Amino acid sequence: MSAIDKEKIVSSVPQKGFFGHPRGLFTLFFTEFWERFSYYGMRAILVFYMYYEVSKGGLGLDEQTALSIMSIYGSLVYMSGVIGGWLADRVFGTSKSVFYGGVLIMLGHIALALPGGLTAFFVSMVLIVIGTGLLKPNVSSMVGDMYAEQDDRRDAGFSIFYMGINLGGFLSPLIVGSVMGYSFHLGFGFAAIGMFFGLIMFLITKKKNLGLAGTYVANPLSPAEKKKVYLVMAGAVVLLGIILAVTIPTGLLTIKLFIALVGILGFLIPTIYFIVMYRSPKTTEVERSRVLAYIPLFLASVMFWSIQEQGSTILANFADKRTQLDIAGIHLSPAWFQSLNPLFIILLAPVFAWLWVRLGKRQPSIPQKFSLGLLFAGLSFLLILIPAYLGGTNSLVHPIWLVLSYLVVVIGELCLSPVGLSATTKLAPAAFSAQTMSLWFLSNAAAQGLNAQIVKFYRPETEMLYFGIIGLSAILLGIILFFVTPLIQRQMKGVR
Ligand code: C3H
Repeated sequence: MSAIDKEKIVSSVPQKGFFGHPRGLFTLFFTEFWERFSYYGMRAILVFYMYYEVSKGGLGLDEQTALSIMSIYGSLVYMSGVIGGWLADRVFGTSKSVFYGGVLIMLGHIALALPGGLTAFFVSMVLIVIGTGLLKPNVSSMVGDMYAEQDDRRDAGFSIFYMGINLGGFLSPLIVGSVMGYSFHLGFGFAAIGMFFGLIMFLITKKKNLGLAGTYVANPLSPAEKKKVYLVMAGAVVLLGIILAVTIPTGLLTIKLFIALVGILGFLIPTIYFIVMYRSPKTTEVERSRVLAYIPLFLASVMFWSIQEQGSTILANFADKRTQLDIAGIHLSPAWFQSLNPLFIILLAPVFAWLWVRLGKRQPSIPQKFSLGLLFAGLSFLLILIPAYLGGTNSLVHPIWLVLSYLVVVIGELCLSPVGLSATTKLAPAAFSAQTMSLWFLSNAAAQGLNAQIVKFYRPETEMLYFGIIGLSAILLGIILFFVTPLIQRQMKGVR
């Protein structure tokens, strides 16, 4: 996209109308609110749906497998952003990708809402993985599209957008979690309705609010490329179909192997991405240097999300199995704990926004904020090992420990996540704008791919060691990142 195109797009978006931000932020805020409402509502009960006995409405899988599938599912959802970002940059543009993605997601939740057992679960997984890959990175990069390059409101815009994500993530576990005791399928039905509302909202308001944002294709395929690409794609789908048709019935492809393969892909795909972006003739010298600067930030982000995402697997299990759920005459649903992280985000995001503005030029640089993110993530795991240290792993612990752990990781999240989204749009080479956003989400995919392996080490006997090793690793990485900050900053070529 040339500079003039960028200017044309920005001027086509009404620049005021939503808390002093471009009016399109309203549309993107609520689209993402509903998408996250559906996704996190579904995830808040999915782990229980998988390991609860069939007599209790679950699928009756064993707990370790359920935890690994949760991580692998999360990893695939973020990994498919590669396809979504590519399709947006080269075929559809971001706006159409968001819409198509939303439709697939809704169908995925509908599949889960029907009592179809394991088959429906796998069908829904495929639909939601592809749908989220189309929607999630593209709705985020549309946020960046609405601001001029030097517009100071960009970071704040991403913080507001992040609030939308977390408002959805806060409300849905409460609603969906409350009906899970009655019927899991009803809970999944609420998720489908949420995505339906998001689609309607997007369709009704996009023309008026988003102008040209999302309507262009950043780096369209030439007719010759189109032919080649479609042929390769069709070949790949057929090949994949044949491989699955042979390996599943013969027992060659086990869940264990599949989980390992996704874990490997989680690191392989970003590596290829970095190489392609770095070597592309469409990437300028300055952009190349910024791609290099992005690598350590990416690695830090993997470590951070590895801990944060365990909030919905290991800590969800901790809420279910290790926590007193009857407090002051009230019975707590374990799914409700999933709302704590977003609740703290909503409460603390304005404090952080204020803090960064207040600190002005004295605020930590992007890599320093990332290192703070790691520090707090590590501390949140050290904190949750304390109850086992004090009382062993055979008794139930007071919910306050979980509350505190979720609070501390959120402080880290606010240092790293909205900053990461915004930094991605600043460091992205122009020809790879939506794809660089997919790269950001790949850090989460790699983290959850890694988690699918490490969650296997979590058992009551290993609890302290488990939280201790992971927590300390994050803190150590945070310290290293802090010391290499000047080096990274130099490579960023003026991006702050
Ligand atoms: O979803 C995103 O884009 C980024 N993630 C977030 O904003 C998280 N704060 C969501 S919290 C969580 C993953 C879901 C809550 O329903 C729970 C973590 C324990």
